[in-house]
Parts: sequence; structure tokens; C-alpha cells
Amino acid sequence: MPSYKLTYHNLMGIAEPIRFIFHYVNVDFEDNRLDHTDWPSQKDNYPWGVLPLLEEDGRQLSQSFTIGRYLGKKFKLNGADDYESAKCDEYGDALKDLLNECRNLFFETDETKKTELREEILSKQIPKYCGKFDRDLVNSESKYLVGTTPAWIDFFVAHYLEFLETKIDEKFLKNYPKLQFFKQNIYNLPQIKSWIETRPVTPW
Ligand SMILES: N[C@@H](CCC(=O)N[C@@H](CS)C(=O)NCC(=O)O)C(=O)O
Repeated sequence: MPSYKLTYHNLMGIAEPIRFIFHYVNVDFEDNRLDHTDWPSQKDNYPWGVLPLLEEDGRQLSQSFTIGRYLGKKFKLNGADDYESAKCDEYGDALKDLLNECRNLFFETDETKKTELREEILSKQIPKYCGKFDRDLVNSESKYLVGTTPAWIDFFVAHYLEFLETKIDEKFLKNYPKLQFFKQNIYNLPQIKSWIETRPVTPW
């Protein structure tokens, strides 16, 4: 087994679903968390000046979804064939579209504008994307988005649903029962549950 080192800020952020994957497959990795005060002086040492960075026997890989997909392939969490592998990518791209459409809210500082943006996200963007994830889960023959066992994208979707519950509305998933059930199933996988119970307490 290669040696793995995952470097990120001391946050859950966009690295947490990668940590989920390592814990789910029970593969050791160095969970390297940088102190934010050190970051400005270290930023230029990283290939794209951002984190996360995965190192596999010293070989570097950036971009959180690329890392997720790569580990999915390595650990056989990437669907049963090329089509299922592409479906993982499709859900990944749709998830990124949803997050992009919510992005302005997270940077808005004006409280009135924040309320307007939040309402718009809840009435437009969330139904547009979560309605479709929910529909596909209704049609799925398993509890997962792709195939019959967890795939790398399931960890990403579940993690970002938790993020949206925390940042936008803790109850929004009740409108999407299958998606809510899906997220609970991922969070209740024994390896994920155990990691969540013991992980460092950090901000998002
Ligand atoms: N598309 C990249 C985004 C990476 C990114 O923006 N990382 C942020 C943290 S979430 C970062 O390291 N920001 C520090 C900086 O820009 O100085 C990915 O998915 O990995």
C-alpha cells in the first residue's frame, strides 16, 4: 500500500469527503492540517497555491474532486463499469454546479442581501438540484446514487448536504426524503460514524 498524506487547512471544508473515503476503506493516511497563521508563507510551495493536496508516495495531486475520483478508482469506489464511473462524474459536476450557485451567499456581508440570497437558493437552486438527486434515488435500486455499494461521489454529496444544512437551512432535506435517507445512510456507515465521533472539532 502506498503512503498517503493529505494536506489541508484545519477545517472540514472541501477535504472532509476525502477523509471520509480513507476512513471508509480503512486505509492509513497522514491527516496533515496546516495552521492558518503559517498559510500565507507556505501558499507558494503548493502546486496551485490552494489546498487540499494529496501526496501518494510523494507524488502530488490537487483539486478536491479529482482527488476523490482518483481514490475512488484506487479503492474500487467508482462504479462497476465505465458508465457507472461516468455517472459518478455526472453527479460530481452537478454538485459543483449547485455549490457554485450558492457561492455568493457565503461571501455576502450585507444581512438584507444575505436573507434574499438565502431565500432564492431555497426556492430555486436547491429544488433544481436536490429534486433531481432525490428523483434519481427514488429510481435507484440501492441506497446509493450509483450502483449497489457506496461510491466516492456518495461521500461528496452527503458531506455537502450536511454543509448546506449547516449554512443554509437545517431542515431543507425534509422536502427530499430519499436524499435525506441517503445522507443518513452514508453518515451511519460504521467507519464514517466512528470517524465523525472521533474527528477533531473544527469549523467548516
Ligand atoms: N477547486 C479547488 C479549490 C481549492 C481551494 O480554493 N482551496 C481553498 C480552501 S477551501 C484554499 O486553499 N484557499 C487558500 C488560498 O486561496 O489562499 C479544489 O476543489 O480543490
